[in-house]
Amino acid sequence: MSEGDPARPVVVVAHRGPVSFVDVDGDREMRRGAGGLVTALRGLRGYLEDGVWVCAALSDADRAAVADSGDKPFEVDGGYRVRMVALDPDEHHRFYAIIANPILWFIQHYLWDLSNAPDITGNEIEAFEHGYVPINRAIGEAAAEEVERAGGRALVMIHDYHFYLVGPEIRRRCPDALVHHFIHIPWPQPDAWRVLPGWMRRRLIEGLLACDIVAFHTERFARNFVLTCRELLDLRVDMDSLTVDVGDRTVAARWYPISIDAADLEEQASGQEVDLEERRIENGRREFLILRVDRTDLSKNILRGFKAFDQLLDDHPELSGRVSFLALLQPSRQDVDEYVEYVERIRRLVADINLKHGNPEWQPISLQMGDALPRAMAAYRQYDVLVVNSVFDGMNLVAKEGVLLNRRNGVLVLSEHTGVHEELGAFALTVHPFDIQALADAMYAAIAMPQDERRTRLNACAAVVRGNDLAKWLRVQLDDLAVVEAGRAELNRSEVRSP
Ligand code: GDG
Repeated sequence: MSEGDPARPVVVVAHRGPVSFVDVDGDREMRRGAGGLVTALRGLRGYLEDGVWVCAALSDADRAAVADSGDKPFEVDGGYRVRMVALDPDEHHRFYAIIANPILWFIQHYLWDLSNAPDITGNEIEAFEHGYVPINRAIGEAAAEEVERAGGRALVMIHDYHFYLVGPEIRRRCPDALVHHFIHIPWPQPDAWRVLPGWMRRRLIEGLLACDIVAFHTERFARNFVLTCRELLDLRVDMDSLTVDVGDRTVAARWYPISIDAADLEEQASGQEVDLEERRIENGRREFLILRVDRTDLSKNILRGFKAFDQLLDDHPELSGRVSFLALLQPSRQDVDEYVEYVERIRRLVADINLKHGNPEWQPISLQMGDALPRAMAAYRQYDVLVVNSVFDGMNLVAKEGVLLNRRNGVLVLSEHTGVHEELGAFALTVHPFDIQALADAMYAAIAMPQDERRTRLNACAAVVRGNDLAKWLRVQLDDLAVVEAGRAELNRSEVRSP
């Protein structure tokens, strides 16, 4: 395996596929999959020539496509293959709506309000045993089949918190595979995992330790992972090299800040649809445009963002009618109660603020819920202030996309608890995500900032994103995997030599 040219075929494993299917008037149409992870992994397409992307069949149309393909991978646009796995709907519901989201997502973003939740009852135990475990097994088996089809020596790149138990399945069936697991969300401090019963958290973490490399966006997350192995599993670790000893194997924790494919993004943003959306925004805009683009996820801190805007309007009545807040929100996980309630709270708060500050000619907040990527791209060009105030965020690609496409010397207001803050924090206005007054002040500072300073900051952000793009993210990982592979070969040789 050498730089940019993996000799091993790549098997990607992720919950969502790069495409999904929809029924349109009886015809099945292929669409691009949603979410930050899909945006990022689209960059893997170039490495999938001999490989395959294994994912869950999520819609009826996906399941129909699986039935037509006879459980085999099928070609998609771009010349690579996708293996969708049809899963038992009840098991998938327990896996997704009870364990992965919310339990694991909430633990890893510190979202639980521990005096109230979670309750670990028979329902959650059942969801783990008869949801998370069998879904991981089914996906693991499909991935192992693909590894075997590729001769057993594939590089398996597993993604995210959905599949902490896939590694052991691959290791068991395909001992020659190289197994890498990338976790796109934060890894919290060890005690956060104590929310789960000991046997459950042990099983999850041991699952990850079946891999050769466990990877994160930041060094802090990698360090937290190694600490978790020491404190909760009592394993021997090296905090300098960030490695964990598991029997005769060594597992490495690494960090690779994910990015975007700048050329791909610029191409997507160059279409007529984006131009049309931009003209609409331009025609409707006031002097200053504050923007946020998010899934309606609790970790994105959407309510506090609006509360800060309310505070801004209280503090600066002279901004009345001159500023508007465009919130492009993609409804997310509406099969999880907490998320349904969150959307309702967002709607109510926006209505209250618009009633309090608005007038017949001016609504301060424009709340637009839906799937509208071209509009998001158009809005990236037009913002004066981009608000990314996540409670905690693994990376946050919106910040990276925004600074690349913006045309108005827009200022990034950025939570110190995002992975992207390590790269762009020096040129953004940093905010503490719980400090509503500080966020209001940062919005004002951004609006009031002289053009020269705004330009310097934006250009610096864009240069960082271009310099650390998705190709680099992949290259560095493949180089590290080559080192692991060489180390393993060395180990095998010494085993042969030893008496
Ligand atoms: C997870 C981690 C990490 C926006 N509107 C629409 C739409 N988008 C795209 C954006 C962006 C993506 O969705 C959101 O990415 P984020 O990174 O901001 O957030 P998560 O979805 O939470 O992603 C995150 C990421 O994984 C990658 O590792 O950065 O920390 O939480 O690309 O442009 N996409 C579609 N319709 C829209 O209306 N399809």
